[in-house]
Amino acid sequence: MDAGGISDLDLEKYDSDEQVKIICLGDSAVGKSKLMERFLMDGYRPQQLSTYALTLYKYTTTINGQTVLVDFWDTAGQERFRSMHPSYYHKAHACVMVFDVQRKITYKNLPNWYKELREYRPEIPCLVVANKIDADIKVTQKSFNFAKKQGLPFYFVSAADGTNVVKVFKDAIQMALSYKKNSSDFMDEVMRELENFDLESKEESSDKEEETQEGKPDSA
Ligand SMILES: Nc1nc2c(ncn2[C@@H]2O[C@H](COP(=O)(O)OP(=O)(O)O)[C@@H](O)[C@H]2O)c(=O)[nH]1
Ligand SMILES: [Mg+2]
Repeated sequence: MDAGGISDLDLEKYDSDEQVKIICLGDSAVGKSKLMERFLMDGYRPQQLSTYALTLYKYTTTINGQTVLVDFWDTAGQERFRSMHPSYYHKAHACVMVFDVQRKITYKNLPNWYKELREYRPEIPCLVVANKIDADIKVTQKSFNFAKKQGLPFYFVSAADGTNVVKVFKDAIQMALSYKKNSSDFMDEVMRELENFDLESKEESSDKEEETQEGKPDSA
């Protein structure tokens, strides 16, 4: 940052109290971009950073009196190669991992994305999102146990009709902030809330795979 060349981006960072980076992961065409666009609707200014083939959406919000600048990173096709450039993960504070309820393979691929995420970011909050429930509302009766097994928050959403979209991204922002402040309070709160929701809305999900990895690996 030389004095003469402070860009718009940098100026915004100086003006905000906090700044977090949130990334989106998942197979092609699961609806990652649509979800972000849905959340950001009018306020967003996408910026193509062609070097890493990604789109960056800047979003500013106020949480507990603090101005928070959120950088949402979206892939721009690199996910086709089943792996993202390390810079995509660099300094991310939360991850929204998406699959398409209409294409089972996109659910089966979640562990691969999760593994790559954990190689670079062992501890950041990760939210699992089942998208396109508008196409078949009955899928919300099914259990998708990947999230539960990993101890991750799980949401049924639709970028098309907006179901739960705001909820997911607001939770992601809060979790990113909590992570940055080195606190798991908000994450715990959300997990409790979603657990209760689970009890009300599902009968199945009785299997007992226990290899949940509790979030205590090495440093960030
Ligand atoms: N029915 C339905 N279609 C969706 C939804 N979200 C995305 N799509 C469609 O899925 C396709 C891929 O969406 P896109 O956001 O480009 O996926 P990305 O490759 O993961 O970024 C597009 O044709 C979208 O219109 C949704 O919630 N419901
Ligand atoms: Mg996309």
